Amino acid sequence: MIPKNHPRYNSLIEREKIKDAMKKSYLAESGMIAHGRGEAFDYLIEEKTSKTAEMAIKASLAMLLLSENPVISINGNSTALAIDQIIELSKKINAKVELNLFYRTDKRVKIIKELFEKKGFNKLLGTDPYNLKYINGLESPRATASKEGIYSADTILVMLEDGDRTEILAQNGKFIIAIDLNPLSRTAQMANITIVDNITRTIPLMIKISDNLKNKTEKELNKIINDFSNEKNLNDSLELIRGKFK
Ligand code: PTJ
Repeated sequence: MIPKNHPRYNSLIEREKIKDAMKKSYLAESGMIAHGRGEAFDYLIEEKTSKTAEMAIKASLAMLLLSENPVISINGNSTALAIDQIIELSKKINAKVELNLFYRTDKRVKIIKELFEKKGFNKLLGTDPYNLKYINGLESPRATASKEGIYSADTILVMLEDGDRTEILAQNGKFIIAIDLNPLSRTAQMANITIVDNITRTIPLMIKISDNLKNKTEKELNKIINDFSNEKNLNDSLELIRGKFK
């Protein structure tokens, strides 16, 4: 039992969730390494959502709300850390949710599908092997994409990605929004919008501000997107980290 007043409470809770997912056999072994990498970067941004990340979150929501077929792509780590929030966000912004695993096994697919079903969410895409297409240019099992989901999506929200997919999805005409604590990762660099933050803070914040953005006109949403520069935003995120070493 982790006491609530522990100075590292949130971080320890996240570790518990990751450990639990490992025990339940749906987290990839490398998922623990991916989490550790994230923790290190989170430490450098003081485990807080920066103003810079908030701007990227706003632009992302504007884009998701303007999209015809937005999809949230999930895997073992994101399920472990944020299953409830992912379901809630998908309902708020009318986005589909699709499972896409780098280390894809039937067993992991089945466990994650059942976890979503237990939460009353029966529409998880990417789980039916007979309804999968393949994204051109990708070799790994990550190439799988459901016809009505990632394959035909215009905007895809990705998180905890390992690097090769974002670039290819973008080449296939998709608008990619990435949540990645490491502003230097390939995913962060290749995405159209990069939110440098922890998914455990970003997704609840997206849920919170989505109502406000839903009231905006198409013109206002477009302005938020046009005023946003991902290059500048990524540089600002790096600057934030550099500031820690001055
Ligand atoms: O698809 P699966 O479930 O089979 O597993 C794939 C993993 C997670 C193993 C794979 O994608 C991987 O190895 O990821 P990487 O290459 O370690 O990249 C993960 C990225 O996510 C890194 O840049 C981390 O800094 C970042 N990251 C880790 N935890 C978080 C995070 N970003 C946002 N929020 C986090 N909680």
